[in-house]
Formats: sequence, structure tokens, C-alpha cells
Amino acid sequence: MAHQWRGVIREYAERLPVTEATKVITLGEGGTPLVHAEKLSELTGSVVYLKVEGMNPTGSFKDRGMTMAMTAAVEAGAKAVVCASTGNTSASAAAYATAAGLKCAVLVPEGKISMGKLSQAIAHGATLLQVDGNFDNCLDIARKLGESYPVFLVNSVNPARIQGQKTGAFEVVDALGDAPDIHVLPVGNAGNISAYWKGYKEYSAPFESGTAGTLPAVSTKTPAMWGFQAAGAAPFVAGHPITEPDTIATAIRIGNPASWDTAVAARDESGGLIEAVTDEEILDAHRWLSSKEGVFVEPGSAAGVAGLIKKHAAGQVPTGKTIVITVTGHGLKDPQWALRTADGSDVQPVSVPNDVVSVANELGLDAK
Ligand code: AN7
Repeated sequence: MAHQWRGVIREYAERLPVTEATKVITLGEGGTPLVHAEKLSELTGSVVYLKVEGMNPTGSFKDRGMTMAMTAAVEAGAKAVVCASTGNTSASAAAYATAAGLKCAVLVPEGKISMGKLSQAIAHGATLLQVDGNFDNCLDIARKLGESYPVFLVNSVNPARIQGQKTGAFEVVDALGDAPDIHVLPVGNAGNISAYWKGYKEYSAPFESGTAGTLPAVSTKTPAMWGFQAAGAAPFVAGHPITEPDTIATAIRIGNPASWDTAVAARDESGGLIEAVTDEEILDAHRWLSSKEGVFVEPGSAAGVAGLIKKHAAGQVPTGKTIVITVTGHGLKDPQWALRTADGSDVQPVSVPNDVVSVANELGLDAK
């Protein structure tokens, strides 16, 4: 029988705060590939998978939360939504607001979001304001707008967002048959690590569904949550907010994460960790993924992989385990990093004359 993936709300409706009557705003998000990472598995001696969230409709994991947030906005009778963003949230909010028929305003740090994300927000007709400040300043303003003006806040301080994002953990367990031993991911505003942990916990115990009674546990265990921040924007490592966060990984250039307490709980309850990786380690991991695994991500998305490689080099990754790394956003969001070599120089595409012999020569091919 014909079946199309229905988006995370309908696929996991029994475990989300929705009913049959809910008007669902969806673009078909979720159902993303869990790709076996052969080279990372060889390197570490564990079985490593990549949860490729760049395959969502707007190219990042944010769509899982945005379908819930926009559904909640419509349910609340909102006419306009607002968010602060390092880029991906704004792209997602703009697309889902369009699908919902709502106005959308996005606040981004001036000059610090990638061209791909900027163009998405504009393409979807959002009102985009570049704030003379960083993401944390943008979020502060967005929260105040939500409190004092008739706009609905769709940042992850809205619990609907975390509800939607927890479905990432459900999909991992549904694909593997149980939870992994370790789940690795980048940490910025810390919504995603909080959401995955919530999802893993809910799947490992009987669940009181609003619509389907008590659902049995799906997994037998929960993973250790390993989060990685960019070294210049690592408040969890410092133990306090950072006023001037800085990293080339603009997606995670965040100094005062909104989901602080839930992220710390995810780390501690799971027996996990939150550590830092340098921009250089992030770019190395970015290159590793594209050149060895065939998976193209944006720099911020490579922070988890950078962390795993770093921990392995320090002899701190166990062998024989199952490890899942969420790679959070698509490489095409921020493509210029691929056009740089490891030593920082620009890659120059080779130009050739319009004839086969010249092309064969350039390729080093001898005629058969
Ligand atoms: C690719 O879009 O905060 O720890 O405003 O875009 O849940 O914040 C993006 C964050 C990781 C960090 N990877 O996730 C925004 C925004 C990518 C991201 C994160 C982000 P959280």
C-alpha cells in the first residue's frame, strides 16, 4: 500500500502533545537517514552512525521542533511568530510560517550567519532584521517581544520545540532496535541535547500517552550524552555564560544557552560529558566527513565528530560500542568552507580547453 512519511507529529502523535483534531503544520520533516560511518567505525573500533539531519526540509534538525512550534502557534491563534537565530532556526521558522500562513520575523546577529541560511529566510518571505549584537542579544529581544507584543516565540525556550526535537532519539532507537551506548552532538543553545535526552528517557520507560493509554518501553537502555561546543563559545566547559562567544562555526556561536539546566541534567543523568573542540578540529572533522564518509555538513554540525575524534585520540572512546552522532545541518548551508584547503588557501577549480585530449591530459589518463 502507498505510504508516505507523514512528518514527525503524525508519525509520533501518541508521544506528542497533540490530538486527532490538531491542525498539523508540516513539511514532511524527520525520517532522516542513519548512515553507517565506515571510516569513523574503523578509526574507533566502535560501530558509528551519523544521523543526517541536513536531510530535513530546510536542511537542519530545527524542522523537527518547528513543526510542533508552528502547530502550537496556529492552535494559539497567533498571527505572527518571531525567533532569534544563528541561521537555521530562522530558515526553518520562515518556511514553516509560510506553510502555516503566518507572518514571521527573525532576528539574527549582523554579519554572523551563513549566506545559505540568510537566503532561506528571505526566500520564504520572513522579515529579517540583523541586530547589532550576538545571538544571545537577539534571543533576549525575541523573548521580550514575545512577552510584551502580539508575536508568538518559536525559539526552543518554547517547550513545543523540544517536544518535536525529541523525535530524533525515537528514530535512532527505531532504526537500531535499541538505544546506542553513546550519543554525540554539537551544543549551542542546548535545546537539542536536552531534547534527545528527553526522547531517550521517554522511550526507555512506560509512557503515559495523552491519546493511547500507557505505551510500553521501546528501548532497554539510554545512551551517555556527549556534547561538544566550539572552544570560543563553550559556556558549559567554563561553567558560566560567555559574553563574547566566537567561532567560525556560526551556528553554535552562542554564549548564554537558554536550555542550560536541562542540558546539564542530560549530561549528568546520562553519565555523559560536554567538552570543547577548537575551530581547527571542527574544520578537520568537516573535511573528514565530506572526504571520507561522503557526508557534507556545515561546520557547526561537525563539532560532534570533531569531539569523537579528539576523545579517541586521547584514548577515551570505548571500543565495541554503538555510537550515534547527530550531524545537525547540511553542508550547502555554508559551502565556502569546502573551498578551502587544510592550510587555509582557496581551492581553485582547474579550467581546461573544450576538447577531450586536454581533459584526458589534465586527468592524467593515457588513451586505451
Ligand atoms: C547546525 O538556528 O541556535 O544546542 O538559532 O544550527 O540545540 O542550539 C542553531 C543551533 C547545532 C546547536 N548545529 O543546537 C539557531 C541555532 C546546528 C545549529 C546547533 C545549531 P542547540
